[in-house]
Amino acid sequence: MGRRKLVVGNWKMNGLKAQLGEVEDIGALAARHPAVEVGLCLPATLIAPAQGVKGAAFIGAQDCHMHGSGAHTGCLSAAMLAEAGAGWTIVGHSERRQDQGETDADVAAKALAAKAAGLKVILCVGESLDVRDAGHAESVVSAQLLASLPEGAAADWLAIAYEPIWAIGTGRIPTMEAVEAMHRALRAALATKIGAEADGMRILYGGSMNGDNAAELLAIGDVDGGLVGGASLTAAKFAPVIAAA
Ligand code: G2H
Repeated sequence: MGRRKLVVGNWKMNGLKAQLGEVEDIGALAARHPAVEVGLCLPATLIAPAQGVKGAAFIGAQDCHMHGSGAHTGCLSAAMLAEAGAGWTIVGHSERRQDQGETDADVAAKALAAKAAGLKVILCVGESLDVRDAGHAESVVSAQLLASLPEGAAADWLAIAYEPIWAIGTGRIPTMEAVEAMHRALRAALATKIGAEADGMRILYGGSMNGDNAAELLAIGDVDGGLVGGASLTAAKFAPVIAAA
């Protein structure tokens, strides 16, 4: 145990330099809550400009390419993101799995590329509403996690985010019992592959986490933090989530 809570904002395709004041305010919030590791995964265009205002928050990216360089028009390598000032990156967010057709193997390769460039990684998994309604959520998400898990997965560079697809941006979340059962299942699945290392790996909840539900979600034993979208776009909305952690 002893897992430090990790609360990360995912700004998705939101944010221009005009919003750097929010980054600065969130960095100041992070400084007031040193027990919590706070970060913001920003649009790539804001990673460098955020360096001067990030305070105690880390700055991350939202994706990276699986290759280090080459003919991949419009893509960014992990080394480019690291050079711009990213310390972390998300991989395998369901929006990319759906919109860009990223496979589990792609996600594992991206995680390894990120690690090679010195980035820490948040690897996302989650089920559709059909899978949830059919009663297969835990087995399907556990299988997705094991198929997406990179070689050498370890708690000092990798965290998992469980994000039910139907809860993303919808204001709906699973019951606390369902979240608890899923996180327990995911840690057990991790243990089958990485043994005792699974005890130290942080498993975040994501999907409509906000100031109203964060305290209850973060009180669940195997919930080690949050990946927060809409409620991380302003310091005012993000503050109660960080405080709850
Ligand atoms: C899930 C989450 C952030 P939101 O995608 O990763 O977004 O909190 O807006 O549901």
